[in-house]
Amino acid sequence: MAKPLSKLVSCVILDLDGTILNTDGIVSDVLKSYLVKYGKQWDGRRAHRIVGKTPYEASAAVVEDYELPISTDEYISEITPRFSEQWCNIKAQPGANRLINHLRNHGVPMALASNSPRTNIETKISYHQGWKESFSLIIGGDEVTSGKPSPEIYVEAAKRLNMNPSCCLVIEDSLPGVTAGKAAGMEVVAVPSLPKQSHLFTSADEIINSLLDLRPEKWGLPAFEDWIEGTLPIEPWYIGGPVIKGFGRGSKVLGIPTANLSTEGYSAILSEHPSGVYFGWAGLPTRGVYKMVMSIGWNPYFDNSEKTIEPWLLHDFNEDFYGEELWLAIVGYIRPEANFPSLDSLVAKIHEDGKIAENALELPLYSKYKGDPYLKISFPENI
Ligand code: ADP
Ligand code: RBF
Ligand code: MG
Repeated sequence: MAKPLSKLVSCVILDLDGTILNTDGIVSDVLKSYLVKYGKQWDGRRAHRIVGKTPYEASAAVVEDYELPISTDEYISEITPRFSEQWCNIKAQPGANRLINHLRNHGVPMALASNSPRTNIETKISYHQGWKESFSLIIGGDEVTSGKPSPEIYVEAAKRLNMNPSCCLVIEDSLPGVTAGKAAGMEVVAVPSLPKQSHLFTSADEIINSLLDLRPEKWGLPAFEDWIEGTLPIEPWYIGGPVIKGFGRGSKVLGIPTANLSTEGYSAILSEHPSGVYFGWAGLPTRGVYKMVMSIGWNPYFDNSEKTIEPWLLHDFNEDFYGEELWLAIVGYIRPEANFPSLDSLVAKIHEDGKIAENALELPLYSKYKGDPYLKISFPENI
């Protein structure tokens, strides 16, 4: 949904929670355990009711939605210590460190504008090395009269940065944040942190799936230079377990055999990684190590209701391994998940992904992980 010609900008204003910090998992964990106290059950589908709101409004929404027998202020005093305790556990969103380092190294001024109070912002970012020093400005919800969706926080940020709002690029994960940035007269890239919400972000100038997909050159900023042969190296991550028998539609409908891993027990890993196409090495302990390309996400063509992990072992590997253990070392990223207009175009794209992965895995940068102990191969590799 990018406009044909984006306006060029000279500074970037980042939102904190959900945009550069992966706060959502922590929020749902804290609320899940807190609500038990009142005999209520956290409903992930209602997360949109709190994401991006000011702390007070988010609290009021929880009290209302779960019909808690307490006032919003009482709720705030009960929940605040539970959240503060977890701040040290909040991870950076994938691509956040890469983006912050890139902009800082190129001297692009960066600001942080969050509905959270200023002191909370500072504590939260203190757990992330190099962040505080990277921002020329930090502005909190307690430094303005009204928080997002009011444009005030962004207008004030531009003023303090000594920038014209039209020269600022806002990066936001929530609807109130996008609304605030647009009302302030800024260019806005939305990175929705909740799944299947993109259709709501029509006012954004561009919607991307994750920070990994940001192309700063579209906004006149220096381009990333870390893509190699169509792939982006990532901090490796690991996942493994038994292959589920007969689940999924991959091999039958697509004519491409894809394994289905149980996602049970991997909810943290799944929430930490944006949906998209990744690749790496796959170990079948009794057989060997194989090149692998995979999708993680909802597979919009089939509109799955669960986030899935679907690896495809390359090299014309064509035997069944139902029920066997499959261990994956995921080392690179290829593209965001897309919705294809036809099965043919989806199949063609998956084959293209396979070629990209196959070639890239020859690069020393990626091939060095072939012997990763996580792949659990106990005899010399067979390929
Ligand atoms: P469908 O997806 O059509 O419902 P399954 O999910 O049962 O069928 O089929 C996937 C199975 O295909 C996996 O369990 C695995 O044993 C097998 N398989 C065969 N070759 C491969 C391959 N190259 N990559 C991934 N899985 C493969
Ligand atoms: N499904 C999509 O709807 N969109 C995609 O972009 C997409 N990319 C994929 C990439 C790879 C490498 C693989 C193995 C699968 C991909 N799929 C995608 C998933 C495919 O639709 C999946 O096999 C079905 O959802 C069956 O479960
Ligand atoms: Mg399958």
